[in-house]
Amino acid sequence: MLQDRAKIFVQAGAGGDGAVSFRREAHVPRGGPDGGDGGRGGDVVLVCDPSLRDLGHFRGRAHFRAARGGHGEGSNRHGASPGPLEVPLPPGTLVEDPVHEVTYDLRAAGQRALVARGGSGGRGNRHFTTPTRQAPRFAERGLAGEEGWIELRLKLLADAGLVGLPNAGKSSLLARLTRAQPRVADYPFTTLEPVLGVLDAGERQLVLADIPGLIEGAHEGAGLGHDFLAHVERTRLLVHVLDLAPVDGSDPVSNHATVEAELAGHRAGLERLPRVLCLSKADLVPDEDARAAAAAWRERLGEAVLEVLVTSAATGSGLDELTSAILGAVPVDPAPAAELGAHDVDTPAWHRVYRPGRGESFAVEATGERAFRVTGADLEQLLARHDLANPDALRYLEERLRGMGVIRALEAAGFEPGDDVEIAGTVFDLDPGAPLR
Ligand SMILES: Nc1nc2c(ncn2[C@@H]2O[C@H](COP(=O)(O)OP(=O)(O)OP(=O)(O)O)[C@@H](O)[C@H]2O)c(=O)[nH]1
Ligand SMILES: [Mg+2]
Repeated sequence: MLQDRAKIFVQAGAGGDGAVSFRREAHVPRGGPDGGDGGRGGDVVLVCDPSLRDLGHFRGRAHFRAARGGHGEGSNRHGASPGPLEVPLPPGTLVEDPVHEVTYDLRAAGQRALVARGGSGGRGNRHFTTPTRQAPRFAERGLAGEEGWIELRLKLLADAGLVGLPNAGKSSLLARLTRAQPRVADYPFTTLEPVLGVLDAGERQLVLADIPGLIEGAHEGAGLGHDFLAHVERTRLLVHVLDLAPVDGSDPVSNHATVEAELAGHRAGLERLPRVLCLSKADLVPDEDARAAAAAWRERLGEAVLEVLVTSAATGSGLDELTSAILGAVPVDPAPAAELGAHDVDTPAWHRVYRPGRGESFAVEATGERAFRVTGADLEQLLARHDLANPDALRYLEERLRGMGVIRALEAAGFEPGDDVEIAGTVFDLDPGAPLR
């Protein structure tokens, strides 16, 4: 089966930790700090790869973790920053990234979407030297990489789609017009998954999609029709294949109406796509009947179709006309078809992220009698950067909290020495007069 859905977990690499180190030289007894910085963690990038046909390769593997950044070392040696982990996807994949609230539409070979950004590396101790702190015995930790579940949905990229009731002769037409070899048989639902074929018209090549037969209720999911209809959403022309003389004795007029109702019911603009009506299996009826039927359909549909053609996959009659009708209806310029919430893929996800609370903002709330909570993205990052068991790091943190105005805000909220203060999940026994304990 064509795998057209998958859910994967992506995790970018954590940044490497900065190093705590001091220069050691034969003639310098107490050298200055020389701890190098940690490297940045690897990103996870999705890449459009035309050698893939569907999302089947994700069945056995759903987790993708990029390498972490190397730790810094002494003598100002920085940790390595590994390259991105590339996850290949077939063309036509829609990528739903709920973490960044972005949808990507990967269509062309090599298009990339950055879905999880690696954590930045921690700075080595030499960055924390101040006039009063000549020998910092702490460094920053690397930050965790971004992670999250990503939804993938393949919507085939085809120029024209063959639609119609089961057994109408769609696959037979695809087999005649292209080199595809879909199964053809004299019973309904022969085709169980969409099949693509390339219509080679000299200088132009168009992709045709044969989708499984539609039945009443398809747009509500009957016979998997809903999924199949999604695969013609991105076409620029529908070829409605209608059996001139169905063996089951059904009425072509109501058969036509059934299929059109399903297309309209799918609600993705399918009813607005240009159409060619293809009256199939002409070899089974006398020529004059076929001609009369075509005239009646032209009369009935008027402007609603570009053309009404009579074809036979058995004898090949009408196939040249069908080919030119398809070529004429599909614009030469591969102008983007109606975009489905697609975004500019070249822009990495990161730039779209709206991060409330950037710029050293935080909030203070009372959580109990003598308890407070301080929240804010920057504060959380600051705490993640440091080892709270290291007294030097704690002293540095306290300076930063003071600098950011956190202590002042706490006091304004009624804080008194000895009260519990929770910052980013850690409870501190804070004494503004003294360093953090
Ligand atoms: N005589 C004749 N039979 C045809 C023609 N086109 C298709 N058939 C027959 O009609 C039957 C159905 O053809 P398919 O091409 O499998 O039909 P389909 O629309 O793909 O059917 P599903 O995949 O079930 O939706 C087969 O037995 C074909 O051999 C035609 O032009 N002439
Ligand atoms: Mg078929």
